[in-house]
Amino acid sequence: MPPEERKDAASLHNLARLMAMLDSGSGAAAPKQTPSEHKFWKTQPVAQPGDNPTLEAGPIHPDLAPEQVRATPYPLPPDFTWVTVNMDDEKQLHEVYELLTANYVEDDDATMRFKYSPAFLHWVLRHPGYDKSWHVGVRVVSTNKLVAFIAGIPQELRVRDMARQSVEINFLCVHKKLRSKRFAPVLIKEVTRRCNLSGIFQAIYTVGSVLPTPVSCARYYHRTLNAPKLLDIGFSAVPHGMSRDAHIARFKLPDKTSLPGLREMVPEDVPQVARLLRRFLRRFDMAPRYTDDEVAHLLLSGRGSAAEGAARRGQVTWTWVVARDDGHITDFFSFYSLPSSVLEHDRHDTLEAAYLFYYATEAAWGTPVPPRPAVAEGPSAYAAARGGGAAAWECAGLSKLTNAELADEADVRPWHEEPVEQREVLKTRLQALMTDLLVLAKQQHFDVVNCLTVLDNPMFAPDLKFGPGDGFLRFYLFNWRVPPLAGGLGQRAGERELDPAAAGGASVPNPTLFGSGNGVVMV
Ligand code: MYA
Repeated sequence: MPPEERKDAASLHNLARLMAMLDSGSGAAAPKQTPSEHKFWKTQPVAQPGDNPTLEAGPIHPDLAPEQVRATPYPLPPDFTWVTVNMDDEKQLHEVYELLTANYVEDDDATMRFKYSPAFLHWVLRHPGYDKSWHVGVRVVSTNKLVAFIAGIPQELRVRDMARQSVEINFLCVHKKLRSKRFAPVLIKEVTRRCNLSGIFQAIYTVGSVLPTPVSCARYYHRTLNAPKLLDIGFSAVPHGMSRDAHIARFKLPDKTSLPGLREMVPEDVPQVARLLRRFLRRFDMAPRYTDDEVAHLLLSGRGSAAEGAARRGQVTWTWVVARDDGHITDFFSFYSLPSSVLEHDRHDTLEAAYLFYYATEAAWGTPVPPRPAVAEGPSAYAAARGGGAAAWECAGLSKLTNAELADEADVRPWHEEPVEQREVLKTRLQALMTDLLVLAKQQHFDVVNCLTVLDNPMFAPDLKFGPGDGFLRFYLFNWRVPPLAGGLGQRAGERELDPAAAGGASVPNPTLFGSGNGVVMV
């Protein structure tokens, strides 16, 4: 065993004692450590502080054939065992839900914790093309208790002009009683190993804190819908010099939406919505590339089900389109539901939060999305290569989009080259679309709409009374070196310094008119 692995295994040893305490509910949480240097991250293929800025963009390590990848799982102490969690098994899905509900991301003063529902986890982890082996758990051998989890979701990710089959890593969670024991590095190495075996070598992930090395940083913004409740739970406060009533009145919204042609998305809309989204996302420096199937999954399959007319159960995503009388779709927008547990409050236990998800509008160009050029139908470059006998690992640089889907990206200008007049048109349209989104979210009984300063969000957020939050989210790439990209920061004092793009000396256009260069929304 290499020395680094021996160290990790040793520090995990004898943790079964702790686990016994877990089941009896006794014992204090392990104290938090603040590492002075990144013992783990400095060994990983990620950009490191002090790297030569002229290093070429692209993969840091070359792709590996499966026989070059470690064949056996990383060692855990005898008391713990690796499992692949089956998200189709109700009981296992519930175990992940329970682990996350009690142990996942909290705000700094531990008043709120993300509460991903089982329906949410089922939806997000069963993305088209998902790989079951990327749903990695750790159980205590003696009790079978699930105590740690990490998951990968496939994603074709483009950064500027390079795209790679990648994995989005999310839901890294270690039980509170097992913290600061170097479990996280082992989970990360094991999921990396499993992804490598599947022929994937690049990853994207987001973390609130600073690790080596963010490629982008964005700020959370919050738009109050239910002001009295947000005041009650301490999520917001009445600004100095304003009365409680005036504060509440400030967030009042119209009862009804105002855009003509606005309606809920239906399955028949998928081809148009997917085309519009692919073109819209091509404008950003970094964005996923979605097939029609993925768009259907992201925007429709998270919608839950219901008998006709009844409320849907387990609804995670909400999507509306704006369609002209002739059926042409000019815009769409969506949000997803991610409640937070309100911890230790006598009247409220849940904050119902809607998060702005993907959207797109033809106002970005001022002209309708052009008809698809004649393109030879047929399989994607990826499928063709696989059909011709290539192994998955040899195809990580090929696209899974069909030729026709890829053609949707043709002739799209990057965000920072769009003429100012066009940006003004886009801004006005986004304000109208997002006002209706707020009305709809309110009608669905959400307490707040949250968004980050990614996409074009900085162009409408302040005007629509989204307020800046305390939270910042850093975006990271694994085994992919790229010049940093603008995360929509810079409207407020002190923000620009946090933006890796600005810190790297790039000139970052004003986000209130130019939004951001980051087109990724991670749930
Ligand atoms: S972000 C959400 C993370 N989850 C939470 O915040 C939930 C609550 N917290 C916990 O469960 C634990 O505190 C976690 C750390 C599990 C986060 N990302 O085991 P340790 C490094 C990356 O003693 P613990 C999400 O899900 C830390 O810097 N690294 O620490 C995306 C230190 O390394 P170094 C992290 O507190 C995850 C080491 O771990 C994170 O007990 C993306 C300490 O380990 C973090 N969030 O457990 C993961 N937190 O010494 C990377 C701590 O070097 C994916 N650390 O500073 C990389 C791509 C992999 C796939 C590649 C495929 C090609």
